[in-house]
Amino acid sequence: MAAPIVRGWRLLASVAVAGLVLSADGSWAAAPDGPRVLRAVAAPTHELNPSRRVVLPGGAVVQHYQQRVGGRPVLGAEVVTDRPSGAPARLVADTTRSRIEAPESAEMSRERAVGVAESSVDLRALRDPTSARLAIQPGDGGRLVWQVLVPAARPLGDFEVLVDATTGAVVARNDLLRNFRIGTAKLYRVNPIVQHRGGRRLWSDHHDRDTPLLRQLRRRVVLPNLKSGQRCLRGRWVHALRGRAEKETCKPNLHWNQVTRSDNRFEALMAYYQINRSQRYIQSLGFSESNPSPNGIADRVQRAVADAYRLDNSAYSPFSQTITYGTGGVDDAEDGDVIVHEYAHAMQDSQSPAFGHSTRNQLIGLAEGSADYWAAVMSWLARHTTNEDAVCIFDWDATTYGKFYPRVRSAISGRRCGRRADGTRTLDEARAHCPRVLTGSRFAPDPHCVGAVWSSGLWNIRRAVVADGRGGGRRMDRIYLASQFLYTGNETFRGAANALLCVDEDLHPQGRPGDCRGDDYPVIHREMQRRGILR
Ligand SMILES: [Ca+2]
Ligand SMILES: [Ca+2]
Ligand SMILES: [Ca+2]
Ligand SMILES: [Zn+2]
Repeated sequence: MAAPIVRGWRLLASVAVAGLVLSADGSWAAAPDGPRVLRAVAAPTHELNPSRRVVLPGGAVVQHYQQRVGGRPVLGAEVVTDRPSGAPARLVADTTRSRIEAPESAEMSRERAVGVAESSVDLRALRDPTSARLAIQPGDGGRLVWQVLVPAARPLGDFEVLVDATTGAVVARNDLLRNFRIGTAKLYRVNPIVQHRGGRRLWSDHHDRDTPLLRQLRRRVVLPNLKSGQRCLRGRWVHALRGRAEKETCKPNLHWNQVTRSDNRFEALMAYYQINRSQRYIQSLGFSESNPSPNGIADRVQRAVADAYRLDNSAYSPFSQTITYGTGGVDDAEDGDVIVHEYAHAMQDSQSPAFGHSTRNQLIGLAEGSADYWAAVMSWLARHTTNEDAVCIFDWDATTYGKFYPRVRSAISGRRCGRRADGTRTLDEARAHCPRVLTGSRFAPDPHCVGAVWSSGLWNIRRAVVADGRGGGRRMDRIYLASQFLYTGNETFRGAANALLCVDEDLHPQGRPGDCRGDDYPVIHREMQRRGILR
């Protein structure tokens, strides 16, 4: 039996349950020595002011605290506690900051700040009067800003503009109005091979030309969440561009049904469709920045540039937070697997920037395997797809592989796969048999190949959970996504497997609290043990 797993974040949880006093009305000041749960948060306790309080059916109390310094609210900085009836309060979320300095008074008047904000949104008409208050924007000790709310009629929007109260510079500008339009197109739900249920008559890329078959394999799809007031592929979660010049793809009526794969707009449409679809699924699993305790995963506008260069490669850049897709061989953004795989790297970076920025070989294998898993999931979720469609990664892009990238030939469905997520190797076997490639200054087993141990392990767990009938794939995908919040810049396969166990306990508690043995412990542990990842 393994010892309980202790990860850094768990320490916080154990402080939270150590014995805390939150008085019946949810205020902490009345308690004799303050609620101890609040001592674990980043901000000093005297900066925490009770704000929203919700009593759930059954009596549990959810209490929010807003961080205020020198009387000014710190934007986005709050603590959420949850007190089950008859039990001590526990800390649910903490977005407060330590070491925020008390602001000096504003040099800029309210009137001038309102003027700056209104002209920054090209205001032509208001629906209601503009309002403004002073607040602190965290970061670098905090800066004093005017938070200006502009309820505009033209252009239509609920604009929140932050104006630096000293310099008058516009620091941030957001439209909070949830007002989106829907476009349409005829695209590949995954890729032509999946749509065609195999590689027959699709052995060649035809150099980006249209063929009757490639045309016919397109399916009518909707492109939701496009921002109103514009006509391009700018949406709530994706801004899709194309070409080296990063051109917009625009159409006044947002109907792109005539566009086919020989037209470069096709790839931009595919990128928009696939990324939006991924984020929609993530949100449906309960991960969103607009939750009371924000837990979004790449919940922002993802910049994606299709046909960005002529290489047969695609990449996510953690520096610019931009995804670029190449046109070498098959245009990478004609294949949903490639689009989603790269987006998974953006998700990893958003969940753990230290992980996203690391270059350690073992960690890259983990990141690649994890991204392949996400490609398999998004394929599996598309209509009328099979397990083979899901586990054969990059089925369309791999049509032209072979020169620089080895391809795996599928024995089952007569198609080529860039990689597979149904391998049986253990970690040691993969390290011994994967081709050695130059990584950094030394030769090491190809991390993409080693990563297949991870993607295949995750996929097996998913299949087992689906077969169990207890929430199906969504249950496993939630565990997978939640576990990546625990990743560090030194992540290992073993650590990542333990993270799966710990979040499974968080999501599906079972037995002794805190031992990282939740409801799915047997199935996760068995698979990871078989792979030689856990003992
Ligand atoms: Ca194309
Ligand atoms: Ca390609
Ligand atoms: Ca596939
Ligand atoms: Zn990758």
